[in-house]
Amino acid sequence: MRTLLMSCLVLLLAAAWFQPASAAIRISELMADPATDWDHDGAVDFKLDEWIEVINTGTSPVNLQEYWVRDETATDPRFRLTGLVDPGETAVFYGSDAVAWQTANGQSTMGFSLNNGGDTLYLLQGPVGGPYQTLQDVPYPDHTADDDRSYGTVPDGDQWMLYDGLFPYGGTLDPPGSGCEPTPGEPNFCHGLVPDRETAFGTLKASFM
Ligand SMILES: [Ca+2]
Ligand SMILES: [Ca+2]
Ligand SMILES: [Ca+2]
Repeated sequence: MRTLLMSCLVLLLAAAWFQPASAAIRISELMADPATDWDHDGAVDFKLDEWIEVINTGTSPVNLQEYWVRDETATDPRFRLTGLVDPGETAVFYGSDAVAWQTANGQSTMGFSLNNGGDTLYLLQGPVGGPYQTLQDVPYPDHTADDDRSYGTVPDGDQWMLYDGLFPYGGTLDPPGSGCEPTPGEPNFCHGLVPDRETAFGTLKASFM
């Protein structure tokens, strides 16, 4: 009996230890319609200045080499993520990174190809050549993809909101304007405020509007 209990305990510990880190990496923000030189190459470009951001929501560093992204119209990944991201930290990748990767891998240089009329960004995981497992899909509506508006998760939360501080949205579609600015490469925040995990989305929106 004791041996059986010990075996179960060992199995449980092993399961916890080997739990895939995949769930820890999440898409946190995206910029589909850039109007600023976000990648700092000296020019504004509709393709090269698009960007995507991921965050490590887990408790250990994650190597991004098995993570990929694609948009709705692509069947194969458009970009392989790279680098090590620490717990609570983000990594941002620009359209120019995607084009460089596509050039190096003999693919057509379409960048992320995030449609300005709405699209879906997929986060995938798998070895080179696949198969790829879809970890997350982020459909974003048309009005979130206009001139330097980004679409991102609420600060320290899972719901999605519009970061329209650079090009305010006054319409009635969901998500509404927030007045918050995009935060490429940083955990999402608004006006310096990073609410704690318990803050309700309604309270959060009220405090920013
Ligand atoms: Ca675009
Ligand atoms: Ca640029
Ligand atoms: Ca961010």
